[in-house]
Amino acid sequence: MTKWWKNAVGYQIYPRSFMDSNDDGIGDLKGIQAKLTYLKELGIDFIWLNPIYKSPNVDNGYDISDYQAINPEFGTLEDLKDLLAAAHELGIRLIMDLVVNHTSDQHPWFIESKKGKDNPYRDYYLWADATPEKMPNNWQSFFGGSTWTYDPNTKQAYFHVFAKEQPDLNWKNPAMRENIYQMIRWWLDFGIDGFRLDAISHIQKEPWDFKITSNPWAPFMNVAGIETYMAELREIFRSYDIMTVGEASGVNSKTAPFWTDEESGYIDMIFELEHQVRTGEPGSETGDLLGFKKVLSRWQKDMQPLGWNALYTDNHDNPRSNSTFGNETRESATALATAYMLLRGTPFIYQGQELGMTNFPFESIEEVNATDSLAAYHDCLNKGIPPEEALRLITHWTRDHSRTPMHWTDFGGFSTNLPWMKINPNTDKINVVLQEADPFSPLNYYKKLIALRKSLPVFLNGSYHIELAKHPKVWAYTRKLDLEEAYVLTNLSDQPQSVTLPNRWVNAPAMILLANYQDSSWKKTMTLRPFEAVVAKKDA
Ligand code: TEU
Ligand code: CA
Repeated sequence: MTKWWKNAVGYQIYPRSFMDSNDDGIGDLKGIQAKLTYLKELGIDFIWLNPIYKSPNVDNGYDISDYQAINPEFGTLEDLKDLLAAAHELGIRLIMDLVVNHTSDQHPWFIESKKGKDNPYRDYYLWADATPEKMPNNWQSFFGGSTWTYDPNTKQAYFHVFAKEQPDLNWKNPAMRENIYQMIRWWLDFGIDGFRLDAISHIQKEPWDFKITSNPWAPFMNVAGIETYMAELREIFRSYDIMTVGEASGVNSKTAPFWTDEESGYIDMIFELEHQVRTGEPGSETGDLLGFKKVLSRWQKDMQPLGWNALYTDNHDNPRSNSTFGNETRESATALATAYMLLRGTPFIYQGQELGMTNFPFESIEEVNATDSLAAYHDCLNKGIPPEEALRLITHWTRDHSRTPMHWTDFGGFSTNLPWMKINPNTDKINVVLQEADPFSPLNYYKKLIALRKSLPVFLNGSYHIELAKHPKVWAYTRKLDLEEAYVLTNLSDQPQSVTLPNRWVNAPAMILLANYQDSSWKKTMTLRPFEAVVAKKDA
């Protein structure tokens, strides 16, 4: 039997920026509940919620101080129960972020751990002898600076791959693991439908004397020995009817099928992180479309038939794809959607992507929120870069672009109060109200695309073949299942592109199923208009 999540479309909600129900400028659980019918109409089958747990918010909820409590800004456990029930009522499932590589430094385990070398929680984290001048090694954290922070009380340093307020848990400690496993079971018994496993490939580390050669992240990226922990997690996951998707950088397209094999894999699917290929100088990079196509094609090929992909273009860690890969038009928004949503795997849509939301025009450092961007800004200033230039450099590709509030109406409609982050001024042109009324809007195109994807088995189980592989601007592919064949043709550039369609696409009559221009044709040779997308099927 096909697992439910294979034919499902997911929607990622960044709760802080989705919908505010109590006018404090911060999105919340009741706000999400109020918008469930919007998601239902879009055709969504499950929601992934970014962290809503109790947190000091150094990394917007990815620094958890209590795994089993809700951050009061978002509501209560009761609110979550209500949301879950209301979602299930509509046939929408809900998965939560599972952040177990690290906790907050305010988590009771870490507060204990810090107290002394003989504290029972000492080994819940990673400590090593150090001096204020000399850390145990020279490894660098993802958010900049050393992976170590010195603690004068015990003359040791603790390890963190992200911010210093996010100490890494020690997965070698069985008592720690048991506590984490109990917490996971508690949530699954609560009734949620699965997890997105945050930064899961970092839970195992190399010995502290490991020497970095080229890849600075090698000491904590999919390091051997992680299999033991993943297998323990699999045991838990397999005893529930849930879905799991791992953010697993460093697990490459060759090993990912093993991680996601339906019979023996650790998790159901993987978010690869390779396709966000950039081109250009820092401060003015754009997305590299050829790189995007190449990476995703390789994953499609390597993951069939055993593995399963999680498909996405946007998320809370990247700028808006309609700005980095597109030209901020409805055509680019819909062409990108067509290109990735008909691939083999489970597609995710990040809030606002279905409207073609764009990057935010940052004008001041006050508007910047992301921890890593702020650290990078101060780094620039320390290097003597003038503030204006520093702002340009760090906001060009900041995660904050995707974290501005959702555009419900022409003035935002997210909150009646000042929102925690500024609303993009183009909400007057890009918003739900306008797009619901416009049959040719990205929103209405997404609805058709989702319905199409679910209507034909070829999009679920069909194999993937790339066509016109060398074309630098056009991504074309075939999905094939027995006698059924579907063709996806997208011009991912803002210039017209001439193409000669492969013979197999034109030998038999074809029928156009969906297009983002109103008068698309299907001929052996044709010129695709800027960001034109056409989906067709063999008419047999
Ligand atoms: O991001 C993790 C993340 O980006 C790294 O694990 C990634 O593997 C690395 O940069 C390699 O390129 C997640 C969340 O999505 C992010 O919002 C959090 O800030 C982070 O984890 C910490 O929890
Ligand atoms: Ca609120």
